[in-house]
Amino acid sequence: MSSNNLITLHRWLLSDTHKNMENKLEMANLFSGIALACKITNNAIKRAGFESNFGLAGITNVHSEDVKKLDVIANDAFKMALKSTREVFCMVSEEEDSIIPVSQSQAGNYVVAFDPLDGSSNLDCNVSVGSIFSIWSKVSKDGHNYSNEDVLRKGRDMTAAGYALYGSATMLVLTFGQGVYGFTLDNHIGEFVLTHVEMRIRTKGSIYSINEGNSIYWDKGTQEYVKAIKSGADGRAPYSSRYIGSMVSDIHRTLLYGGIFMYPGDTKSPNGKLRYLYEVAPLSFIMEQAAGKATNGSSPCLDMVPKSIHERVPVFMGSPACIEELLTYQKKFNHNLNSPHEKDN
Ligand code: FDP
Repeated sequence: MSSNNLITLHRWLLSDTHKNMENKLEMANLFSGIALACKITNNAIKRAGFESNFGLAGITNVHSEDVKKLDVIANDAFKMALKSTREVFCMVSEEEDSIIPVSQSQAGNYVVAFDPLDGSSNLDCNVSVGSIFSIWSKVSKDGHNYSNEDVLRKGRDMTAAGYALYGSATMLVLTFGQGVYGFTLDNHIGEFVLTHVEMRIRTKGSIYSINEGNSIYWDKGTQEYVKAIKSGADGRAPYSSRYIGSMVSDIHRTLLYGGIFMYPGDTKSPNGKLRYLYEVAPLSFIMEQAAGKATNGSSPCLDMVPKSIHERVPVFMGSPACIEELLTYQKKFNHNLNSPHEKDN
């Protein structure tokens, strides 16, 4: 290791970097739980081939998706590691139908929504996957009883958010609303070490990321925008196409190289595929904190309030110039459409 300024996640959390951060100790504790869950998940993924942990768990989840064995391991790791911090009031997981309670003796002040293993259809072929999480302060004043008010939250009210990327290196990228920081897992010492300070996305980019197999179902605005950027309209060089199919990986590349990631609503799925509380909202928070933009096609994703814990929303995020251009196409060609959020989920 060549750096002469070695800062671990834990030391960074307790440092003076975030002068205005409230409840620094609670956050440091909560993040030690998240980092632990990410390390357990990372280890399970890397060892899956030796421990027969690839493949299906034999159950389906609330979204009618086949659950993988690694989904179950990651979900258990997040629940256990978060509960044991004693900072969590209640949780929402992509893998569970309803709000996950925390016993009174273990309960704290924060609501955490997470997707323990995002992109899991890529697991069995060793393509990068991730975990995503968002954190809010609880709203309920009523002792231990949580309500929908605690979890159906506006993205902009988030306290912190982040993701882990299990790629060629494992990273934890996070924000407390004061910039975006990236930590890389040093497997030799088992610590996340600060490697990316104040990450910022390029103003413009020339990579687009979308599942083009759905193009016949897209709205006209998205179709016309993609047609323009890939054909070199207005004299520009055509954009490159990159789509991994794991949201964390596609967003991480977009953050580092610039460009645009899209998962629009379409005629098959009017609200797209991605879930607000633990996919779209936290990654929008990261994107905005890195000077990027995230929209559902009519308003910033962070200004939305979901009506249910697993609500899906269309999403377009990335370099601000790309999002601005996309919105001009949406406005020009989709004028007869309702706001995507208005459509039935
Ligand atoms: P996956 O189903 O493999 O878990 O929301 C989940 C997600 O992956 C995202 O990570 C990814 O961006 C998207 O779905 C991929 O969906 P498509 O296969 O429809 O492109």
